[in-house]
Amino acid sequence: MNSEKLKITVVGLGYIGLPTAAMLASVGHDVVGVDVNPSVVDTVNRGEIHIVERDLDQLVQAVVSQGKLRASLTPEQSDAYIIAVPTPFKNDHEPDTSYVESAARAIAPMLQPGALVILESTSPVGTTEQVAALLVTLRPDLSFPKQGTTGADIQVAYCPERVLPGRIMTELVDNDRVIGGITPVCAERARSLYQTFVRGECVLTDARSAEMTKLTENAFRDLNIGFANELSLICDRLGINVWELIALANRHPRVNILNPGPGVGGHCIAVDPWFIVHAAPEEARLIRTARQVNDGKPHWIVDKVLDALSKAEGQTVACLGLAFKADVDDLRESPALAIVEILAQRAPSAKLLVAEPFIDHLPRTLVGKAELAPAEEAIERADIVVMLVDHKTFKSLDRSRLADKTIIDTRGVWR
Ligand code: SAJ
Repeated sequence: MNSEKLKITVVGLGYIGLPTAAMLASVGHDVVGVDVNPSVVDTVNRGEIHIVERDLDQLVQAVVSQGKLRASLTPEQSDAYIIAVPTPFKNDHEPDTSYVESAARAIAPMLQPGALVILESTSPVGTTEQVAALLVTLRPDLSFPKQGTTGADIQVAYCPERVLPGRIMTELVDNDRVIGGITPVCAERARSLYQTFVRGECVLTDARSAEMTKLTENAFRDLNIGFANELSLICDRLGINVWELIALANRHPRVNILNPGPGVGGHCIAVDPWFIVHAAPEEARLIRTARQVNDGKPHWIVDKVLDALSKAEGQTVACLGLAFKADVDDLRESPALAIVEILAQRAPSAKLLVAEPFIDHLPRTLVGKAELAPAEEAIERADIVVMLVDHKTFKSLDRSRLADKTIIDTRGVWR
């Protein structure tokens, strides 16, 4: 591993930026984490964290107390700048790169010859080049990399994060990294930074290929989950247990079907494939269809619950889980949350009980429409139990309590 100690600014202290900043600090770099949210900055400066991620709390506590990581509302002059801000999409699925642009504008005045700028945010193809072009206009006094040339004051590269929420701290170190430079020199510079903490291989390419690699990984997973979700609909129509079917088919040495669920959530897989569809709408037919299949699944589940409500004696529904997947606190793009929200709208007379061990108050959209309750109590009071998230604590619930309930198990926990 490279032993050079650098001053590094990480812009964005979210699910990727904060773990990355803490990891860089833990190998000895002097790190400033920048966030626009003053409460995030205060929390980190106290050595605490504002997200749930295994093993992150001790690391942040340690590096903040050692003075290796500080948080700030503004960037500081550094050897390297890592941008890890959100890239959502707009209403029509058009990518919204405005946070990346704001981050580039924030670091521009700090740039000095020799600095390295790395974009980590999942981004549409061409974004890294756009960041470089924006910096050119903001800092005409500096030279920036151009394809086919080698020398430049500032190096610019794209290196997507690929870590799995829930396993971020180990995957940050162990996963291979794809590093795309605007020029090969940029990629080399970025590699020497990542090699200070990454044990996986750092593979070099150009910026556009690296951007597309990231989008492709998540589109691949979306397509495969979409296949499982479509199977669950087909099996429901044909009266076949989809979980058993998948277990049987997966005994084939070249078949590995993923798990159906209530839909696909999180800020990555439910979003990134649209960046490909937006860039190549005519060609990206499978990718678009997978998105539509997965986005349709929450509505299909809601219809199942409405059907059960029309047959049930009582009208109390226990919804187990709101997070986008098991054992995380993240509600972004969560199909479980969407299902409860739609139910609140479409079944206003039903009593909705929500159990979610990772939150202590309901999201704004459910206040006054649902009640937060411990899982055992919610099940006890319910006529219909909807399993939405396969949290570990839910898997160990006493099944005998379900005996006289209607069960809608979207995750196959009680298959
Ligand atoms: N899901 C299913 N069935 C499955 C697997 C997942 O319904 O068999 C659902 C989950 O419940 C969740 C969604 O899909 O709602 C996404 O979960 P996930 O665990 O597949 O992925 P994320 O969003 O937590 O993280 C993904 C990862 N990408 C890939 O595995 C290709 C991660 O490596 C990326 O770094 C991350 O996206 C990201 O930030 O882009």
